[in-house]
Amino acid sequence: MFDPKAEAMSRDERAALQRHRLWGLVDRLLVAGGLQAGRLREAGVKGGADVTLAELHRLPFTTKQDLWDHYPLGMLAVPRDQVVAVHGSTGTRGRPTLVGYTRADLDLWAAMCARSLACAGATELSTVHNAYGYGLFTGGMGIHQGAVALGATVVPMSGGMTERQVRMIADLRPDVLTCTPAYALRLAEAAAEAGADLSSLEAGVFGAEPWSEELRAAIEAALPLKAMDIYGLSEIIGPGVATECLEQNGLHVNEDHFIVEAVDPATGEPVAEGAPGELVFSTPTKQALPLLRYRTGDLASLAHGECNCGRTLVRMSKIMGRVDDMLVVRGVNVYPSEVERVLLGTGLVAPHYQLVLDRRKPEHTGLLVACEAAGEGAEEAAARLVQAVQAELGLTADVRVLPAGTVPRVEIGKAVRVVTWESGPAPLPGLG
Ligand code: DLL
Repeated sequence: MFDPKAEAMSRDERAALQRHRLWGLVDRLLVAGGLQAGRLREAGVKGGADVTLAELHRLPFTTKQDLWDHYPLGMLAVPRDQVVAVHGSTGTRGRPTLVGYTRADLDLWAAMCARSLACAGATELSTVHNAYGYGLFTGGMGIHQGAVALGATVVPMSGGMTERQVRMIADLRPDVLTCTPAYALRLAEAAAEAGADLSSLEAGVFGAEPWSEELRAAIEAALPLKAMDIYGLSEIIGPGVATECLEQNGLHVNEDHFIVEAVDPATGEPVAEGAPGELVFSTPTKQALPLLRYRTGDLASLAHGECNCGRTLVRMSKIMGRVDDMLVVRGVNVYPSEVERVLLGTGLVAPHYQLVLDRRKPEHTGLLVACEAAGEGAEEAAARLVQAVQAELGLTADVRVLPAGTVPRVEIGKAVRVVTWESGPAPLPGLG
């Protein structure tokens, strides 16, 4: 463990620490003034001492809309001159969200990412091939600083230029690969084409987009590594909010710094332990942009209980999807990751797919599933996949098993799993 005292402390001890830090957060927000202070006062909170962990769920939420309303950096809780870095999400699917970091925030972030890498088995002897994008996106810089804090050697590849990445892995023989799960598969494919030796890899720390257990199996079959999931979001800090350990049984949330709740997305009320809900985070130790009860839109369940690795940190399940990513196809609600699970679970298709929402007829939305066969027999596979999607999800989909290489591979950024076809030519060849 990178920080055994923090990661393996007793739950009581941690609760005391969280309570103390939460008080500090509330006091700082009240002093800073602004949106969150106003909401706290409206809720009758005059100081940190008015707040308990058990009553946290009674405090007001913050949302992405709040950040948008105060774009670019209107929610800072420190003077602008204390901000040493800005990151965020570029908002390919919406508006950009920007977050600021003080020097202490960067140190915290590095420590959280060092924990994540150590969780996956990395040590100061490791070489980390970091293929998360460098830039405004938090993946590249976050993991980079984590690897440095751990004392490992980091290779700052960023995304893209896949052939060169494959050569660097073969030449520098890293033991840890960090990138999105979709890009891990792209690297595996390119390595196979080039006949490159990637046998040095032992662990992968993959995140920034949803991926199913079935995709994990596909990655572990394609690369000689154990694939761990890492979760985070710019608003909270970036990667390093939660990570799987080698047990691969839930992601340990760094809850001494990110207090997590799961709430019913419709009512905002807490859900029972183990039930899926929308994750909500409070950041009691962050300085530049501390958030109280930030609604992530991400769905997962939480479980306390011991882990064989010795960490006592609460574990979250893999993310099932985002509240706003739910597809509604002929009255059936489904998350893209559920379709992924069914498709890959059949063993009939390669782990490259795209879901096309066919909206060419205004009266109904159809679902086209574009995928590639794992072996021979595309037509037979298509019929069986239609059946599997119907049987397991109650969803009528039109499955097209396309020639290998047809589904676009992601080289940079996050995988695009869902595209909409409104009019004109098909978004992928072979669908028309
Ligand atoms: O994606 C931070 C990150 C970088 C996490 C590298 C892990 C690795 P954003 O660009 O702000 O930050 O996007 C955050 O991505 O709310 C989730 O919807 C999704 N997401 C992140 N990690 C996972 C994951 C980074 N492991 C948004 N599984 C989040 C599923 C994830 N979804």
